[in-house]
Amino acid sequence: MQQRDFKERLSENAEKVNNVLRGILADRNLIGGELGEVFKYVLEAEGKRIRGALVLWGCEVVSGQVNRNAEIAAAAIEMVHTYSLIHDDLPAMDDDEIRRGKPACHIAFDEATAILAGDGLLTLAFEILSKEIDDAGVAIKLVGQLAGSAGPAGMVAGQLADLQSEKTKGSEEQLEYIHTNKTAKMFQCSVAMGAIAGGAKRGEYESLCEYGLKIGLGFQVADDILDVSGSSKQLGKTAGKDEKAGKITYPSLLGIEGSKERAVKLAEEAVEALGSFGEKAEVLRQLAKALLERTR
Ligand code: GRG
Repeated sequence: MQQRDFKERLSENAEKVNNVLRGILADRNLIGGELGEVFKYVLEAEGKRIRGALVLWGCEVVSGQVNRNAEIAAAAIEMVHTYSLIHDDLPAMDDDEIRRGKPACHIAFDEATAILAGDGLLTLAFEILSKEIDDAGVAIKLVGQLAGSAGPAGMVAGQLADLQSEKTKGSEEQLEYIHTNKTAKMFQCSVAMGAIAGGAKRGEYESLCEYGLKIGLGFQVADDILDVSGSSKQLGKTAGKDEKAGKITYPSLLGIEGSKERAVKLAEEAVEALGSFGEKAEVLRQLAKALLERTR
């Protein structure tokens, strides 16, 4: 498959995820008032929907097709991811005013609204998994997977460690802990949820988990490189913030060239984890390579 096909497939999946998100919001009467307006603002912004796309592909790789449970799971992980960005931008956290090329949620509205919008999206994600997945056993597994990756055993722990690392010297081990938890586990969760929705066998689930963790870490290394080399316009968020905040990053520890080598190695390891799937995992191989070339 050519790179152009991959980009088309990513945007097709992003559109699918956007449609599911729109449908879910339209179906809920709580979305009539101000919170509805905020949800619309943050969810209609231009997210790449990589995590949602990964859920759909994870399901497709193990079962040959995308099913409705995978679509619901894709919407759920994008809600949790969007909550994390809203809260990350708050003054008490990373303190940023631009997100997805627009004023951050607390700038467009206010801080209290942004906190509540994040809380609302996080809760709604679990509500849709519990109510809209058509099999109780699958729903429980999806809830457990998402809670484990986004909560105190994953993203929340990584975020706290990240905030505490500011102005400390830091080691590569510490950096890997932060990014594995803050970023990579949500990527792992995406393919894992797809695998669960598609009825994966144990070995298939484990291979996809390994793949997800590697591309997630690779994505973060690329993010650190872009923070140094990209512009705010291109990134849709403020560039150059890591250095200003005195954060340890891959470029600060390994240099730009060393960071690029690390990203390539992670992409190779991700592809290796897909060994047993053969041709049907081609799109996931393409994604691992595309992450190395991303510009936003
Ligand atoms: C508030 C508990 C809590 C956690 C926040 C995700 C996160 C943790 C912070 C975001 C900081 C950041 C910029 C991390 C780099 C990697 C990353 C998650 C980038 C944003 O993901 P993209 O590029 O965003 O997929 P879009 O907007 O395309 O969805």
